[in-house]
Amino acid sequence: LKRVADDVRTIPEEKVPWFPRKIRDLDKCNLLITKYDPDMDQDHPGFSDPEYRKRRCFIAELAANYRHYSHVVMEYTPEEVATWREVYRTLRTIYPDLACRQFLGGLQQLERECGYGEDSIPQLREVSAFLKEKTGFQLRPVAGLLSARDFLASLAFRVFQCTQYIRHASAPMHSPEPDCCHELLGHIPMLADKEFAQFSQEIGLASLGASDEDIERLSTLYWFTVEFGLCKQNGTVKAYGAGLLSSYGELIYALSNEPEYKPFNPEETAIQPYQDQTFQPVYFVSESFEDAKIKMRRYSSSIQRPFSVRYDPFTCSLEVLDQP
Ligand code: TIH
Ligand code: FE2
Repeated sequence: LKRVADDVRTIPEEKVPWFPRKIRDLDKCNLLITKYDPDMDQDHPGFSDPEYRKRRCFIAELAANYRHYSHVVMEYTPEEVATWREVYRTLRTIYPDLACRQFLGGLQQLERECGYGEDSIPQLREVSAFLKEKTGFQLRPVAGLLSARDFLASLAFRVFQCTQYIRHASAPMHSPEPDCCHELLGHIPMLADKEFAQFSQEIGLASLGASDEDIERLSTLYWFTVEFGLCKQNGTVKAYGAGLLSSYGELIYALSNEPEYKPFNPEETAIQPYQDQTFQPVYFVSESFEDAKIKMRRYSSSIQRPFSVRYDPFTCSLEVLDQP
């Protein structure tokens, strides 16, 4: 389930950290960070709930056994569905005012075409098929919080790693760790947008074989855009970050004028310290998606690597070219 250390995968002759070349190699991108694991973290709302912990182990086991292209149907308990219902219902009422246009469009399509609603937790298999048709993104289940390197690498293949367990029933409005509400409500509607899908894949491509320091900066950028990004639309600021769109508490807070706002600028954003226990003290606002994409592209091309990569969508594999 857990891999020992990243350096066992270093390609010795080249001094470049190992990275996946084919979509199937993502089976090896499974290094977990156990920080918020309910078995390890005494502050986790499920820590003293043995039933919840047992359930989490069971769902983690399923994800660990997943191999490329083999989704199983998850049967959620009535209690889990009740948590989903509460999260869905409360968030749905504030989305029209606070979420960006792309998110609202994606969510509407999911409700129309993919069975999204408060009555059941959507299955990854169905959502994955839906996304594949919209933007080429596919989903794979992951047992918990993944290391930044493995998580970003999968984006290069338009693969999004999704947790399948749900947050503890006692804390529906905010969770410090990802769960299915976060993936399905926060990320999926955005990944149905072509421009956003492209943006996400480009961060992934920039991360392949990058140094640990560059991975740290890229994951910080990912954090303040894909997870907690705000953008201007028709003169008002809207949320597009998944961490906001899956947390009723933080979505309200992020757009309340209480926190600090800074203009999105990759050089500065990449070194902004961040924490993940509670709400962010600062959010980055981009002028538009287009603007964020152009700035991010410029930043990515400044990262030094002894090779360049090109993704071949027909074979779902990477072409790695030596720099002259
Ligand atoms: N805070 C988010 C939520 O409550 O849905 C989940 C996460 C976002 C980013 C990391 S974990
Ligand atoms: Fe996320």
